[in-house]
Amino acid sequence: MDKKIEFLCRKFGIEGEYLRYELVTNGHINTTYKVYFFRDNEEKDYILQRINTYVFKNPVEVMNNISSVTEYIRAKIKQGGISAKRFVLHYYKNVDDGNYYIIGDQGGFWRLCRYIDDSVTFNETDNLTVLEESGKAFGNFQLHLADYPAKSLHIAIPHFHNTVMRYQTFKESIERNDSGRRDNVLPEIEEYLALEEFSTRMYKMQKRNELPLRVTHNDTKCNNVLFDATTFENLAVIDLDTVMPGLVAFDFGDSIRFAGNTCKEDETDLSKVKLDMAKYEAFTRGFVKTVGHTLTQNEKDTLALGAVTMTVECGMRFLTDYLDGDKYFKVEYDNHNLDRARCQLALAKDMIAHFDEMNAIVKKYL
Ligand code: GN1
Ligand code: MG
Repeated sequence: MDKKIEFLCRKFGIEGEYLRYELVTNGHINTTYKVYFFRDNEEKDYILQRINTYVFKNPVEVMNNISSVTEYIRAKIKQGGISAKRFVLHYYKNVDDGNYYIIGDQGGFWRLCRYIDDSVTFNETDNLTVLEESGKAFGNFQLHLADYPAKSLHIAIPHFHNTVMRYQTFKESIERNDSGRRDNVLPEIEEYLALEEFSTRMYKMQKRNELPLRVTHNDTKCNNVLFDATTFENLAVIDLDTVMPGLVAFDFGDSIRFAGNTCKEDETDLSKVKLDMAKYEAFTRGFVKTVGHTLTQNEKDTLALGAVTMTVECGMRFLTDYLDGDKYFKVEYDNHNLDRARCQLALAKDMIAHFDEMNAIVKKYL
């Protein structure tokens, strides 16, 4: 593997002595490596990724989106008179053309970016400052792209947060039962189906033009934010594959789904799975204080609903993949998608039980 990794880095013009690589294990879709080089008397680090082309059917378009969006953000930051180096990702051009490299015969679609020095990510955290910073990071991302020409973006994954369509796909998977696992999960199927009306409200509001489409990130897990390793201030938003037109409450909501949980996304002791109100409040404070003043009344009123919607949708996607035979998300063991689906269901139910409180906290910071 060392040879292949070094070969790929050279294709992106990286010079110096190759030292080693590490596999980065967060993320359910792409395969990520941190690669270490030595040049000019110091270590230089990079992030090399193989894009999952089962999920991203048109990776060239994804890379075009990413270069346009990162250039746009870079220009915005520079307007403020500061260097953008630590605040936005930089993808390398390959020595021939484009910001990707393809190895033929399924060897994969690869990209390389600079590792932002002295940065950390958190897969989960109880640190409320980190959560507030994470809210600011996604709020700022929203602000930076507020006047970006949304229509010029390629649709990386069609119907990505179309919850109505996600329900349709779920029902087809139940019907097909490709994996033969359906009988194991009849109660979970019933519970997800019972949440359909509530969880599809926002998508229907958008269709009636009651909610605006903005340029959104669409995968706002807190491990998609880089923080300064010493101060824990937010630096940059990463994992830009799914930047597309979307609903602001879905960006807010997916963050809460992931970082507001008392447990990990795949906790099996469901009695422990709850929305942690202190975490919720910290993220909400960071996000709403940053971007709240730019939102329409309907957007403000649906932030908390976005959290329930994203939790149900994501859990239902895990259950759909379980029924399909684990084709989409990486799994570490046989029932992994089922455990994730059960955990998200427990979390969604707890959110619904605390819905008024969630809305009151949003209001407090508007
Ligand atoms: C995937 O790749 P990662 O782990 O950031 C998924 C998200 C899900 C998430 C669940 C392109 O994100 O939509 O919410 O897993 N990304 C894609 O953890 O499907
Ligand atoms: Mg992702």
